[in-house]
Amino acid sequence: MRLTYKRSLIITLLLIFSIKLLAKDGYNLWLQYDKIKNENVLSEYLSTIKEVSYSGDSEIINAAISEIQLGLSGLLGKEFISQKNSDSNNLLFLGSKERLSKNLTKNLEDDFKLINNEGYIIKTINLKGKNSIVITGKTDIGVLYGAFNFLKLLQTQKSISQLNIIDSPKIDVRMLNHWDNLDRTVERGYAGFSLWNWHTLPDYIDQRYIDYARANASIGINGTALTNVNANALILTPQYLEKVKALADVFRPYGIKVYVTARFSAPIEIGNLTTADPLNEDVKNWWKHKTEEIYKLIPDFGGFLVKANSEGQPGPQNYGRNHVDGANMLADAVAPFDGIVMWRAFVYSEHDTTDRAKQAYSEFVPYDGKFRDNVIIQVKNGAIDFQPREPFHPMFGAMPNTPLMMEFQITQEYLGFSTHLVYLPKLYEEVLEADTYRKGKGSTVAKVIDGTLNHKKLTGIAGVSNIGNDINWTGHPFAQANWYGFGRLAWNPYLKSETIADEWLRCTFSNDKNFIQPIKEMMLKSRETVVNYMTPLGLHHIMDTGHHYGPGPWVSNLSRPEWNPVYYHNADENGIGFNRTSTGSYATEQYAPEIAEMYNNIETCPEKDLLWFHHVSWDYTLKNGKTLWDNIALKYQEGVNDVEYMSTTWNTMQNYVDKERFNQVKMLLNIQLKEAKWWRDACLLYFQQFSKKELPIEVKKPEHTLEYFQSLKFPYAPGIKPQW
Ligand code: GCW
Repeated sequence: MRLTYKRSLIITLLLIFSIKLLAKDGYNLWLQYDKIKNENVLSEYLSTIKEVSYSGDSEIINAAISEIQLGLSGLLGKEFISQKNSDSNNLLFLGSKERLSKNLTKNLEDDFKLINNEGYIIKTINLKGKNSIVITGKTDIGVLYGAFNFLKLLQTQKSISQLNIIDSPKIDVRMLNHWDNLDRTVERGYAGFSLWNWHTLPDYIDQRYIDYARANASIGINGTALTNVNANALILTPQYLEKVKALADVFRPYGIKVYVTARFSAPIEIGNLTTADPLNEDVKNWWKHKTEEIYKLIPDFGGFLVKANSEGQPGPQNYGRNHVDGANMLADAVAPFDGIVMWRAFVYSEHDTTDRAKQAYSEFVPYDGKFRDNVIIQVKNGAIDFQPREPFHPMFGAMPNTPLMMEFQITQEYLGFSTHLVYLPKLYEEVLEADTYRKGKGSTVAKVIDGTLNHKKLTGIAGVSNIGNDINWTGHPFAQANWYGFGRLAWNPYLKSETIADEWLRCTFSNDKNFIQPIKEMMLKSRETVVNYMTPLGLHHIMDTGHHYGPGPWVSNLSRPEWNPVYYHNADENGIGFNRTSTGSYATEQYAPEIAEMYNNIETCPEKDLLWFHHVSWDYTLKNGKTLWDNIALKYQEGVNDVEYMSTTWNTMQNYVDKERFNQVKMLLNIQLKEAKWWRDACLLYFQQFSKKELPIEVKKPEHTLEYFQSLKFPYAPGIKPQW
């Protein structure tokens, strides 16, 4: 009796264990190292790599070696014990430039001239009849990046018989911004709570911190701002700095620096001063000493990220000073340690009645050239706020004497949270490719960001993280692609979103072309799809207010005009849209003349941006010969149709995807479809009150009344504090 019980217990445990092994909960992200099933590919790899060897003993080299071991044992199904300095045949060798043999160094001389300090070389070399693949760089971090990229070759089943890959990042600071609060809630977070368990830090190091660093290093991210830009001064107290140090220690072997957000009023809140005036000597000294304290604990601390005088955050203007005074004061404090200050340009004031889209430019451009060298201005991709589509921010290219960094949002605050499948690299690509014309044709945003347009020494890019403690990190399995894609574009802002989708799908799901081809197509279309069912033809910020979940074009009762959707769409009997032309707010004049003219003229303004720049009559005829009203309605319907298509496409994929992730995506696409219809019906019913026109026959009749949609309330929608 007892034995039977024991036996069944063992069998159950074994079963649970094996299910756990087989289950794909998405935790491994794109770092799936499952054994390669294609025999031809596998045998090429096994005959090319017989031994692994390395040189160097830093913690970064150790991280590279253990990743190679983990990757090879999984992908090739064979353990490789790494030797130090072996030189046998069919070797995979890892080591930085200074660790290479004389012969190897000579061989790679020209290649080293092509990379920067974080770059890497992966090359097949034949020396004295012996073949080896060398992964190297000028520094150990280059070797680590090379190691991850080598494993990616295997994951995507590329030939490794004659390798010659030379690559370097084009942007210096490639970082995630976490809007994580100290109570572990995440502002605009849709994937659970914060990864940072401040309560158990610094003594308890969660494996997730290490895996977070691995994932980031694998795509070249080299910085992380741990805390919300709506900042809490407590992070700067000794108690919390110990915890920040513990995280910095975990991230260092992966080349990742930590940054924290600096609350401008910290000298008052935690320093017992009576002012935070940036020109006050006590305040300056307080920041100087605070910075020294931080660097004593974390010698490679990255610096501060600051949101000041924006949406109620304190800043230099509280003391009659300006952004330059505030940023430079902090910059002076971190300068002796090579730290930087990332000062955000996301500002708009309740006292300023001009078009919100114009305010950041007006406030910052006059300060061009006045910031210290270690200040970089962080600018959102568009002038309003991370909308499904925005024209590029006019500040890009308009401050030639100031480094500007890009801020993209990876978390989907305005794009369906983590329940909608939206592939964001398509949005990022559109912005990076946009031409500012500031130095003639070809002055793209990418060139502003990578510093080549104005020869900038300090360059950067930030992505507002979509990561939380959900088992698969991002909530939606496909939201992992947005983290991945952000990292890849941060490394190289000229990469194609299609290339990135291809890589990601292969690393994350399958190399089978019957899967890759349709799913890639679906991903690439998904951004336009969300634009269509939420904010077609240049509409923007018509989400319900506060949580930004679902449609709310009718909202008009908030205290600040620019917090109300009606401010943005201006629908009335004459038409719809925000007039930002010379007859309206004249925001168009903030662009270079070529772009200003294009946007200013209704005939040349791209239709995708039409209602961003123009108030247009309902009867206006668009290029397809149909009226504006019909076009709006048809776009909403197209969005819904496309989600239907995504869903049917996905439903034929069960043979290529594990059951868990297949079902997750299937259920999420059903939610997305429901919500796309909600968007279509609510917006069209609302706008129809003004257009007073019938819906075109292709558009499905709404199943509910406008009053029904207006009555929906979501006090606990994720991503906000309930008291907001
Ligand atoms: O998009 C808005 C968000 C705020 C956010 C702000 C910002 C962190 O709704 O939640 O605050 O932008 O970027 O500062």
